[in-house]
Amino acid sequence: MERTYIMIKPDGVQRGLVGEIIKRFEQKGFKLVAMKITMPSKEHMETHYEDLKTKKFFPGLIAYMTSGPVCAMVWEGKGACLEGRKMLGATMPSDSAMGTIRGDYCIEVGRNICHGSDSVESANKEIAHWFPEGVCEWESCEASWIYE
Ligand code: 3AN
Repeated sequence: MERTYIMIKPDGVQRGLVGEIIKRFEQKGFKLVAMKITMPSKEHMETHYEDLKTKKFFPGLIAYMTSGPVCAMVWEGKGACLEGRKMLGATMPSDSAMGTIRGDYCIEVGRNICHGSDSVESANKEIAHWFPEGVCEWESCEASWIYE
């Protein structure tokens, strides 16, 4: 089953949106297989965003992302990466539809609440980076009511 890395950024944690975001993923039918609150180091965050290191906003992004705890999670389910991105909304909150997390809860791209893996390949890399200890393997008692 596909897995995605979802991270609630420091603004989302400070604003008390952790429960709301978890609720949306649970209600959609995805399964939580790993979660922790952590204060990432600058180096750890720079590695996470290494594809963006040439961008002008990179230093500001790293400063924001290391300004407080993040909630790191792994969610599992059919099409988890693409569906997770749809649930988050577009990178620019102004382009995000109402009903998405960014569309409903934020205004600025530099404070856009959450991160989600953009592909299965990125998810595998990000999950290994944030959860080197592995994830919790468990059977969902509801699976037969979610998948045909
Ligand atoms: P996404 O998070 O939607 O995958 P990316 O990977 O292009 O988008 O950007 C990663 C993060 O960098 C965004 N979530 C946002 O916090 C920040 N970011 C992206 N574009 C900008 C920008 N033009 N100005 C400031 N921050 C940006």
